[in-house]
Amino acid sequence: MTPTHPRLAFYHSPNTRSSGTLALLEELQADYDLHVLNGKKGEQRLPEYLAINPMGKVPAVMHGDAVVTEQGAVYLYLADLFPEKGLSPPIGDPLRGPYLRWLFFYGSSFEPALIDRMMKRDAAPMSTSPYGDWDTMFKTLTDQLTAGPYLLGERFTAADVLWGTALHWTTMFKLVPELPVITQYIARVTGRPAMQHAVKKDAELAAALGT
Ligand SMILES: N[C@@H](CCC(=O)N[C@@H](CS)C(=O)NCC(=O)O)C(=O)O
Repeated sequence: MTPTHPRLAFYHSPNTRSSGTLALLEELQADYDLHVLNGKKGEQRLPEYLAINPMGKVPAVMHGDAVVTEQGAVYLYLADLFPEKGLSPPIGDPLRGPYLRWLFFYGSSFEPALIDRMMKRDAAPMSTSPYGDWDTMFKTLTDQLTAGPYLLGERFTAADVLWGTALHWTTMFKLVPELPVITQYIARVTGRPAMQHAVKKDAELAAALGT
């Protein structure tokens, strides 16, 4: 990032979906102002934070006057901001399309499927459900991971930070089956030094909050 860029602010609650964004910021070696919110104390619902993200959700980043929320958008924005780190295939790169596909697949198909599964709710009819049905969604994902080693093949991208961290917590909560293809992928992604550093940092932040 050139020095003329405004500073980044990152809104985060430890041990939540925003922990993946913390890991991405580590991978990017980004410099940012960290705003830690104690979800257990309801800090995400205070007017100060709702003024930034009316959804009261993390992650959120603020860059100058731009507020970016929604994990897919946050990852895309941050990885594009640090092109020299190579975590975002640029426009014109043949991997740009698949990269966007998997960033968006996460929020558009995987999360709705995951929540229906967690709530033990039937999916809407196949043609109406944003993800079809669980088996179709999950097979699409596992087929992509089987080619490996990363989502886009040999190239590690910000999409792997999103998926590696998400599959980590969703398998931990037994929401996603621990197939070898999934556990090996998680190990590959979360074993990276920056990812490990982020886990340590998140644990320290959680301990400081007493959560
Ligand atoms: N659609 C959002 C969802 C983010 C989300 O669900 N965040 C959770 C963290 S695990 C949250 O902030 N929950 C706290 C709350 O709603 O009070 C995204 O993809 O960024």
